[in-house]
Amino acid sequence: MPQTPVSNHELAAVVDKAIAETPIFDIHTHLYSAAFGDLLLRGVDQLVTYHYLIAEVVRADTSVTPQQFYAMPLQQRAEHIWKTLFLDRSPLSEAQRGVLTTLQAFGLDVASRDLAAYRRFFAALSVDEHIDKVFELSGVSHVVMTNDPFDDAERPVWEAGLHTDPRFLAALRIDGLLVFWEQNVPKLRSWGYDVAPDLSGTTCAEVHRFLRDWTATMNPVYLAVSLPDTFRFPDESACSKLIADSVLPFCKESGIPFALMIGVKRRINPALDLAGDGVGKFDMRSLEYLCANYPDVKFLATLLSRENQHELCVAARKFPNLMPFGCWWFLNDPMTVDEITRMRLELLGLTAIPQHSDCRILDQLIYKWAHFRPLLAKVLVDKYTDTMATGWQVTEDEIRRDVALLLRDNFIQFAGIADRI
Ligand code: HDL
Ligand code: ZN
Repeated sequence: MPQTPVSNHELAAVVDKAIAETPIFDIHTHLYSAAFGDLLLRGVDQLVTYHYLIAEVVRADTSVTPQQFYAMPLQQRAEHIWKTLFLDRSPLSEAQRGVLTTLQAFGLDVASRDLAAYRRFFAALSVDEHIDKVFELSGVSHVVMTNDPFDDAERPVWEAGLHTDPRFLAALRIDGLLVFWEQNVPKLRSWGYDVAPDLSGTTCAEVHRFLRDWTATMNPVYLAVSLPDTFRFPDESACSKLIADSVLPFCKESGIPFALMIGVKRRINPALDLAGDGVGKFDMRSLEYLCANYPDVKFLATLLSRENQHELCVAARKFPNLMPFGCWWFLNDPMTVDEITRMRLELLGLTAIPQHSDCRILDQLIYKWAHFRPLLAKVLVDKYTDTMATGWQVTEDEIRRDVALLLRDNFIQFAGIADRI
């Protein structure tokens, strides 16, 4: 029975419903399944001390230096942020609002401003209850983790085969190879890989073997690296040579995508630690070179600079093996999410991955997606309205199909993992 076309009057409600009912595939987070123990951050004190809020609190109260802040125990840090950013001034920033959206979703009394009561609520949740509740409230079906073989806390969990939760998929993060090569050579050698700092001898073949070994252990849906705005390819750096001689041959051989996250200026304020990173505009020629010269490799890409977004869309029009994703980090704010999502739909139609959460704390899964859904809905209603103005008609099933492409199917198809979920 053919469906009746959606009217302009019905459109917004149909789009909202399709977005609300589509289980989201969150392709980049820093979350961990319960098997990883304390690596999984959860609860209100972690929420309130998210590094985005640390950057904001050191601005708001300069009487407490970053050093003094970091010397505080977790609860005292949370109380300092709660007072400074929520009580002494209204919480209007995206990261501040996110804390409140999350508390509201759990049914807590946000108007009470009662941090102690919020703590009691979260303290009563077991880790498994907490994970189940957050997946339920967030509407997310799967998250992709950020998994680092060089992390001494994480590696033993993999080696013991303890991770089994199918909702948490792995991504093999290789900053330890590409960004911190020299300092990690001794570790690689201690694990039996015959590598040298100058990449001589069997180094590149051994790094290829390392990638094969950790792929066998983690079964990652992609390889990922976060690269600075100054990243250039090809050049004489160890990073470029490892990409050319180990990573790309491995990705071609395995069919596993390579996710490039480019544009960070690491620790422009070292005193802020994780909160101290900045942003810089990347020279797109290197990404265009990679896509053009390695047509058999699938590249996921997210760029940190707002100024790179239009170039990324144009490049994606030229290279089917380039999949833009997400409004990353400093771009995950309503203004830039609207601008970038609209730009992608207008230049790429329904062939990009509009968002990822980048969550570091389990509970953030709720607010990162609760904030994105209405932004996506607004852009989609505008675009369907423009198309329908030509006389083109669209059904509810077609809208659901389109929304599923954006929120899950584009990634599942690009990564070739339909058989795994
Ligand atoms: O490199 C990355 O994956 C970034 O997302 C960083 O982890 C950054 O600190 C972050 O959390 N951004 O949201
Ligand atoms: Zn991240």
